[in-house]
Amino acid sequence: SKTSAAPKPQLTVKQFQDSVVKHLRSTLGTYEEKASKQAWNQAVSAAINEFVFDGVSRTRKTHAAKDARAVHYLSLEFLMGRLMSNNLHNLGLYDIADQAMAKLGLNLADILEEESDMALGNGGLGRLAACFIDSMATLNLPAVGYGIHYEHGLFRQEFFKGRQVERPDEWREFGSAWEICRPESQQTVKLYGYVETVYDNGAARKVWHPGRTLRAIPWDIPIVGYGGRNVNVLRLWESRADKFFDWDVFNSGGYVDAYAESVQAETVSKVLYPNDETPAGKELRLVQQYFFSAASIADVMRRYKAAHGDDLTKFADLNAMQLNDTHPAIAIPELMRVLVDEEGLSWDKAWAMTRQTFAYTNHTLLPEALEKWPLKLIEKVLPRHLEIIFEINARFLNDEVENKWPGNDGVKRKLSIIEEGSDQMIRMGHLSAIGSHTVNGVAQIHSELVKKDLFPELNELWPGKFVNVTNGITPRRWMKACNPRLSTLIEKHIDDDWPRYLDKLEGLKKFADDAEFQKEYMAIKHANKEDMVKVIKELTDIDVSADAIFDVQIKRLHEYKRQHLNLLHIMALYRRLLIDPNYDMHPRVFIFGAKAAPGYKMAKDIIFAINKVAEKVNNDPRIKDKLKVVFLPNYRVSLAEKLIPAADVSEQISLAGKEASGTGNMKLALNGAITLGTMDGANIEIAEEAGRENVVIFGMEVDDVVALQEKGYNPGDYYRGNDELKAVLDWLEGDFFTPGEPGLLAEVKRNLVEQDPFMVLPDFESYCEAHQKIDSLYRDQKAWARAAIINTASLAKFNSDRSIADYADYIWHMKGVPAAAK
Ligand code: 26Q
Repeated sequence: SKTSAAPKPQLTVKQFQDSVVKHLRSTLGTYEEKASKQAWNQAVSAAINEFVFDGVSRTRKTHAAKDARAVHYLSLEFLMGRLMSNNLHNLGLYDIADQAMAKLGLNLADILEEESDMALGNGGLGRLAACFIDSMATLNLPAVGYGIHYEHGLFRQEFFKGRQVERPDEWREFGSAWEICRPESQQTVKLYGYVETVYDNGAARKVWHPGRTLRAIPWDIPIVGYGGRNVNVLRLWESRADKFFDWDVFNSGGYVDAYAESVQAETVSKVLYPNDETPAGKELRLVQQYFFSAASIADVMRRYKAAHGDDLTKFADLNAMQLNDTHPAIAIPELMRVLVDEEGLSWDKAWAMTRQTFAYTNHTLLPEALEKWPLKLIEKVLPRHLEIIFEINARFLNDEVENKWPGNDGVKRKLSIIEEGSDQMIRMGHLSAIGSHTVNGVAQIHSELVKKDLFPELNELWPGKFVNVTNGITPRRWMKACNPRLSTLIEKHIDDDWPRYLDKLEGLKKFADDAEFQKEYMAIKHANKEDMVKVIKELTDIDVSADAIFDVQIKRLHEYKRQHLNLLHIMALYRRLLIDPNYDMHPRVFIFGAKAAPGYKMAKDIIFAINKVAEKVNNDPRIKDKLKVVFLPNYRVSLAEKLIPAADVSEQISLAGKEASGTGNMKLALNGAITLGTMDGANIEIAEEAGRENVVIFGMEVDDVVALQEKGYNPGDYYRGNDELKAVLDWLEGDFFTPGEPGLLAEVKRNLVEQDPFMVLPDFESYCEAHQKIDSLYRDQKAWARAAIINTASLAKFNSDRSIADYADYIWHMKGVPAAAK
């Protein structure tokens, strides 16, 4: 669909300046001489919001008037980061605001730094949702993001003596400029209690008598599309106590009890669970999932009924719902409950509508990450939903599965939503796949593995239901806003609407061998690195040189992502330098950013090990600054925006078959970092787009991993078979890196030598060789520049606009609806 190209400024510098000052005085109640940077930040936000809110209304009106089909993106996580710079760019106001602030004697960049990150997500899945809602607005799709208004987002990370310490995140301690509370659209959500069977005229009917009621209060965050034409909303639900319930307790003298009840109700949206890939299985998490799913469905239903009354025949034609992993899967039985119990539809009608409404995105194959809930817990929290799940399952097994595989109990056991055992479990992946019309993986290889390994029978039962939509990233945030220098260079050589039509970057390919362009491109990388040198100094007090290779691994800490493989190689380099101080290598700075789930012991041990090795290496005068190791604390979106433009090497070193896609790999490659990676996730597609010669691939491929597993993997063989590997692993055992305290790092070694669940050791040699290739390529600055430029020029596929266009075409079946102009 054709939309806005490069946005045109809608007002003058003077007008913006006056608006900021007006808001400083009348909205913030302060004045120029006295205002803090925080107050200026809020005044600028208020000035921007004059455009944003107008866009929300225009978009709403258009979509309502056209009765447009809408998509609802249900996600427990939206990792938004900061919004000001993004909103300015998307509205075409960035330069205006920059000049206006300069006239006021202020630096816009400093003011942007005052904004807290909205860290309402863990990592890849949450950031994907944020990129996607940017693209949905940019493509003018009628879309609402639905999630939870967590009071505390992902914890702030500090290091204490090298170990991760979690501190509360206070992103909206003093409010947030970008959200609007909409009490008029609140919903109630009911939980617990019991189900009664009522007979009218001999027909059985189920009546749920819930034991608890929550109020769901929506906060709307405007999502400005690029060009500023359409402005969608992200609707986040906050939980509150139910007023009526409180009043009863209050009247019966339970004043304090009423407050206790409200505290309990408010814990539901209190905090984001910091686990990724390893679900915690806690009751409160289930309540969170249901709370926001139910509120969102009620909201969609209310909007539908406002337009169409009680006739639900068009519901599924007008509403699509996308499940961001299984976390909101309980929305499937919830919609069934609403349609059957509340609206009185027949089961068959309701089921057809439900399946026509939902689609499900899978983000992981790791068995430990597949969500399951104890049947007993669902029974306690959502007794009616458990019955509905039973009914869905019974019909599925007895009709669809029985038809296809008559009398085959093995297949039924495997496909049942209920996992049998002493503790019966509800498999949310099964529920999601059965209740959706389409299931997608997030990169080609991953989608193939979803079919082949995760749901082979379902794929046979429903050919065509399982599809791929390769992930993407928004080029607005991940190039235009975060890398202004490179954006300016691009604009000098190609059209300025590349942030909307990223395939225009192809036009840079013809400059890949142009000496002048190469020089400019590399000068920009160097300038970005100089900025990063200062950030590193500020945050860690470590001195690094911008002339070194900046080798970057930024992502959640997980064994499958293999940060410890990176560590073993760093130790090997260090050892080579100690053995031979003249060991020939270009100076390197290894930069890490990673949070570990607070309960994930091995991940925390790996962080500690990296910090301890870093301390030793950085303070060892013998290696003459050839090697530095920097672990930046509190990795988050706003830090990624500084780091990515400064990266030379992008570490994407997961064990083949384990990283569903990765999206950091795309951000880094777009900004000219050379991928050092395995044939996993989207790395494969990046190599395909940029060309194998412009990435450095190493290690086993999926088939090799399977073969090694089948043959029987024994890490000891690799430990004993490589002297350097053995030496660095043994090094972890003594007190070399933890003086006076031997054994603190021994667990990392033991885990690798005895178990090594993600096959770090078999890939070590190949990884070391890959690093040698990086080193020699970097020494040939022309060859390096060429490869980096081709990476930037080749990444159009990974524009999240392309991902969303794929969802719109093949899954949601909908088109953009541009909002009326002003
Ligand atoms: C589930 C239940 C209870 C508590 C927590 C969770 C939970 C939370 C977050 C489980 C998983 C996650 C996050 C998963 C995630 O980020 N996956 C990543 O998704 C990206 C976007 O598709 C991919 O690029 C990555 O490969 C994938 O790891």
